[in-house]
Amino acid sequence: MSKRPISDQLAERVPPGQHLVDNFPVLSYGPTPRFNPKKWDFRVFGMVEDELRFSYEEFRALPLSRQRADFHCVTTWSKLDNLWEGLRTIDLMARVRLKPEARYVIVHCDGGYTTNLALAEFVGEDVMLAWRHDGRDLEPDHGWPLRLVVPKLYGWKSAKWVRAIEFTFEDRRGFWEVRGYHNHADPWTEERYSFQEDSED
Ligand SMILES: Nc1nc2c(c(=O)[nH]1)N[C@H]1C(S)=C(S)[C@@H](COP(=O)(O)O)O[C@H]1N2
Ligand SMILES: [Mo]
Repeated sequence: MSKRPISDQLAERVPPGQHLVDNFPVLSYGPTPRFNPKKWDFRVFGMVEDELRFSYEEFRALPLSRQRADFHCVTTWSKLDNLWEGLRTIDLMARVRLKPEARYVIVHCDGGYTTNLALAEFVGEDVMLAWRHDGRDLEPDHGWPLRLVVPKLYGWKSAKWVRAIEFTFEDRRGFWEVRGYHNHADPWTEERYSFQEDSED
């Protein structure tokens, strides 16, 4: 065990400009959609050999994983050690026959929210489609029945109420990415705003 004070160890997990919270704030643009398990489905489309569609029951039969991860919102709060349960995107990809041209992912949500990711980041080993948080089903406001969790990027990439994954050849900016937020969103280098992209390589 390390003898350094706990506060130092925690500090290393808090990206610049962030502060820790114990509660779990809700950050949503627009209302929380209603969930109807009979109508809900999850689709995979775009640059794939075969489109996929899962009913709610079928989706919940996919392999379950549990992972701990920190969460960083661009509005400066960070919540450490979230226990997420759900489907790892790697395990989803075992079912998807991707076309070789696929390079980007657009996540589509109930209510019209979208966010975009590079394929390589979507399939990160810590990326999940989750339905439980800290031992309980997600609260509706936190994305029930299904949300994406992308721990290495700012929270707006962790889309709530996910209904579909689209694979694309070209990158297409999502809801916040067209409204001034950074296309990539790495909290460790404070990729907060799209104007910062101009000064990058
Ligand atoms: N569909 C949808 N997903 C969303 C959002 C949203 O407004 N709509 N807000 C994003 C933002 S900005 C953050 S920080 C996280 C917050 O998740 P939480 O509300 O569970 O804390 O959800 C992200 N996912
Ligand atoms: Mo956020």
